[in-house]
Amino acid sequence: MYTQSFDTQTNAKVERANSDSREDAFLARIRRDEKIEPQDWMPDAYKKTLVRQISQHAHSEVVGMLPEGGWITRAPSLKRKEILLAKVQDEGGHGLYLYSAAETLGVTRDELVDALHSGKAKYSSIFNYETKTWADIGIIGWLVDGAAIMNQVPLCRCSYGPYARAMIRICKEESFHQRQGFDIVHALCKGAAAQKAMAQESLNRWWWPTLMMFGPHDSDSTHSGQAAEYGIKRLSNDELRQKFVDVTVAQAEFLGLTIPDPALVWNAERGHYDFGSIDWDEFWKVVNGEGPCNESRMQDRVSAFENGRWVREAASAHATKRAERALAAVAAKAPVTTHDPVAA
Ligand code: BYC
Repeated sequence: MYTQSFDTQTNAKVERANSDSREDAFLARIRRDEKIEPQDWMPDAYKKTLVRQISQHAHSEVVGMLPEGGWITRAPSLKRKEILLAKVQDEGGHGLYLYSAAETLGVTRDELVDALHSGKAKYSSIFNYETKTWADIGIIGWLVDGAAIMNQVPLCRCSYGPYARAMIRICKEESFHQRQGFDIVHALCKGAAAQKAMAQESLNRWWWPTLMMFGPHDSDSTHSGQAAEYGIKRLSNDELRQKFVDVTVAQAEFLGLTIPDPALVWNAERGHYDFGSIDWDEFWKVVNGEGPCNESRMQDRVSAFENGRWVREAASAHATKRAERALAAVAAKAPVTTHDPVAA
């Protein structure tokens, strides 16, 4: 009895020591800027934080198709319809790369989708606001995709290989999305006074929610410390928000639009714009399910998933049939063996 308990304690100590040294070696790899791949050893906390962030990101891309999707049929010309259709399809594609990256960590797509549909998993707060006018589609491309690029370019250097590689392609597509958004807003600002007013009204509604996309202040960010240690987050929420404000002010000036923040002023000493305070009560309400569109977004998402079930089933039946046919073709071509291993 004594020996058994002694053995158990010794085994536990050895396991802890092994695990500590594996964790040290893992952190040293991160510090050397090596990519971690799915087959490599990784601490549970690393895996957990990646699954959380990558799946939230995937959900954001997929839910993010909804506010713009409703405008495809209402876009003002065939060309704008085609461009918007392609953009919304791109967002669906981003969701797929990201779900696939999360799956390399041992979770299944069904588990991730269930977590979204049951309200357990978060997605970006920004997609819980209504798209009321055509100008909103331009403003989303310009600001929301612009904020996404600011946040996602550093993620191309994140320590987890599959996530970093997915981000490279996503960022290329997002940068096209941002330009198409700017082009819509530019066209409105060059148009009639009513069109420019529509763009300004939209900017007034989307500016603050866009700044919220970067997440809480660094001092209130629960995950930033560990995500930075693990080489997942390269820049903090506040650093990214500041970079976004700094580049966007000149773009708004070029368009002749006014950013709805009386406290926005260049601070020569800091070399950055100062800006007003964010309404964090509004942010947390939206994050916790009480935004203007949280309920309808989830209803639309769940019904799209249910309505698409037959397509998924048909596609997978087709894939099975093709695989079976391919196997049968290989078997038919294989030479007939007359060799009898038992007789030999
Ligand atoms: N909305 O400790 P923190 C797109 C949550 S898609 C909702 O700072 P973290 C696009 C956070 O999850 C854009 N929740 O967290 C698509 C955490 O809650 P939990 C999506 C938010 O992870 C279609 C808690 O607050 N981009 O671009 O270190 C059309 C504490 O926060 C938000 C990504 O997902 C928010 N805004 O940092 C157009 C990029 N902010 O998990 C465009 C990848 C924070 O403890 N993600 N929370 O329950 C990230 O970079 C980081 O996850 C965040 C948050 C910067 C978002």
